[in-house]
Amino acid sequence: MQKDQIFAEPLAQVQDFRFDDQVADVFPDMIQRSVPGYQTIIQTIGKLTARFQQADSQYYDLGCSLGAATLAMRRNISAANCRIIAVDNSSAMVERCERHLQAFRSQVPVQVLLADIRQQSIEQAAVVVINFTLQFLPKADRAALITRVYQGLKPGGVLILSEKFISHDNTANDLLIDLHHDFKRANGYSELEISQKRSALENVMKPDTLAEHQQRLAQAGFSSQTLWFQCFNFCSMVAIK
Ligand code: GEK
Repeated sequence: MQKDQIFAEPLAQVQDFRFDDQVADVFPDMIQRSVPGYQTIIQTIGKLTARFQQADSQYYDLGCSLGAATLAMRRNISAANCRIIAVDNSSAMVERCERHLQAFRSQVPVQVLLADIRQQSIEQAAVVVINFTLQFLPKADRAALITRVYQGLKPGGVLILSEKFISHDNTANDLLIDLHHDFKRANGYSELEISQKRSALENVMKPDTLAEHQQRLAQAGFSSQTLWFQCFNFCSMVAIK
């Protein structure tokens, strides 16, 4: 696993963060050291897939990066006539994702698509995963995607939505950000790396509050939803149709 050192040296100007070749090469190390509970979330996506799988269904990984959630789903599908559709709009990610998936055997077919998840049709779905990707869409486009996911799910189907979130309670928000930065320091990131990465993400990643997520899920039609994971300012929700 290649070590993430993208922000280790001082940069004259910190550019907006992009999912390019440089990021894709170090992505497993980057996400592991930056997102608290990432492994737990991936494993639980597998468990939830085993539980909510349905025969003759499609499974979506929207914003798949290197396919970690796709692999977790694929290992846990035993129902007949199922297939996974993994979508990402970064060619660097999609190329590596295809190679990564080919390294493991499975009966479950996977289609990896280079596309914008805002244009992706969702049909006959048993499980839809949006793992840390909604936060990169313009805020105005988020509700339409969640509504299309709801409409494309079969009854009993689920959306697993993981996100970094903010709080309008400034004291609480600052505390969670500090705890997250401690987590990054403990994982070997320097102050410079933490602050340059923060600047790079500032214009590209706009987290919502938990209340905004909950309202959006309810407005899309989900009658049942719960937060199943939280560590600092990172969370994962499951919404059931
Ligand atoms: C994981 N889910 O390992 N359409 C398609 N893909 C997009 C779009 C879009 N509009 N916007 C961003 N992406 C993965 C981790 S990473 C999260 C997801 C992170 C893609 C982008 O190219 C990147 O691969 C992914 O969403 C976000 O479980 O890096 O914090």
